[in-house]
Amino acid sequence: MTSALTREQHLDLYYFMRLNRELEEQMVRLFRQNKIVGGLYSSLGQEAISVGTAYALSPGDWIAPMIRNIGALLVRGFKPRDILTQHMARHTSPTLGKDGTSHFGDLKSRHVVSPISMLGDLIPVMTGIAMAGRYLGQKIVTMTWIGDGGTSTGAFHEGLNLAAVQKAAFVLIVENNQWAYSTPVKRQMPLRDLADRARAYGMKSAIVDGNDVVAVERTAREAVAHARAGHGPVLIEAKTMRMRGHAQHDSAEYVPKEMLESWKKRDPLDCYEQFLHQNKLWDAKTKKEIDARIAREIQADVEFAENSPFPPPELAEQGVYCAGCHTVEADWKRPKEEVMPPRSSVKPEWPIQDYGDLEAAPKRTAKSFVHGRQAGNGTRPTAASKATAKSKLLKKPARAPSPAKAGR
Ligand SMILES: Cc1ncc(C[n+]2csc(CCOP(=O)(O)OP(=O)(O)O)c2C)c(N)n1
Ligand SMILES: [Mg+2]
Repeated sequence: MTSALTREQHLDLYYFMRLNRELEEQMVRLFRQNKIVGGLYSSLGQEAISVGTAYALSPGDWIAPMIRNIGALLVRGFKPRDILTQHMARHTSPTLGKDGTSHFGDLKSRHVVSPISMLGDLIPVMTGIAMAGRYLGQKIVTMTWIGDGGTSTGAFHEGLNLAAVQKAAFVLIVENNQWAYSTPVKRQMPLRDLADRARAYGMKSAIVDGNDVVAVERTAREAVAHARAGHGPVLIEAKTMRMRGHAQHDSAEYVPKEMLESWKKRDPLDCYEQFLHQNKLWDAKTKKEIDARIAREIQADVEFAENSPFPPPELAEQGVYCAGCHTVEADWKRPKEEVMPPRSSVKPEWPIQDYGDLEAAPKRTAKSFVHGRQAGNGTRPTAASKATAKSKLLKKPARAPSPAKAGR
């Protein structure tokens, strides 16, 4: 897999993926010591997806990470201490100890929308943010993540239809990790590729090997550029494997051992280390330095979290409802009057040609997107990895002739 990234950027990707893994492994230890409040989810084996996709965005863009996207929070500038204090319900956490897991955001500077537990609901929310950006004069792209199971919710389909017809600058990452709790993909939908869900809405889609961070980053970058140019949303299916149970309480005995074994051979960090060696992007000394930096950072932040107080009981009622304690204001990049009555018919700053009309969508070349076609549902990952290098644009849905062409 070739890459257009600089050496620095390649090392960044390693840093964030390794930090993601080491931080989560540290939290498993803390969980066993009963220091984590609430559940603990793992993105083991899926780090390349969170990190690679978030890395492809620009600073002004918006993200809404879910429970397996700690990597995206790290790329966005949150520190291990934010994630640790949050999971440990300390008063120093981003929610001041009011909420747990990765349920926090930052609407003002990092443009991070907090997770919504109801799977699928972030799709219409992020579509709405993308649409708002268009009227505010911002050339932003929005992104969220969803699992294979989440693609069966009503909100997923309603949201994608809205995004597609509005040509919202929105990129959806579907993390097909083969399991939704104890339900395998094949027991949930009669599809080999979840990317096919996008065809129902005339949306562009791509399939990528979710364990190959370089491919993930490149595919996401192309999708982001496509969306930012006003060509509409993109769905990326990243094929991967959930290497642990749904959460710490689930030992996942229902997962066949051979399946885990074969995916373990394609561990995203191992694969990426090999890539860095083969492309002479680092040496043993560089790796040692980055690993040591990560160990230091995590150690310092664990100490910070452990020494942080729990929220004082007398503040329990504070900040639950907003009573003017903060304001979230739209960041207008153009005169507000242009899109307010009586001039509300003025075109948006960033006009969208022919809402939802497939015919009008610009023609794209076969080189535009990268697809790693894989064997269905992770049963044959070796065959899958061989096919990863193939570049092919997914076919658009077959269309009936338009009324004009049909002579009506
Ligand atoms: C609408 C909705 N239904 C059910 C749940 C309960 N639930 C939370 S996570 C989960 C499994 C999700 O599986 P998947 O989407 O594949 O994501 P993964 O856990 O594999 O990352 C379920 C059923 C929920 N949060 N929201
Ligand atoms: Mg899943």
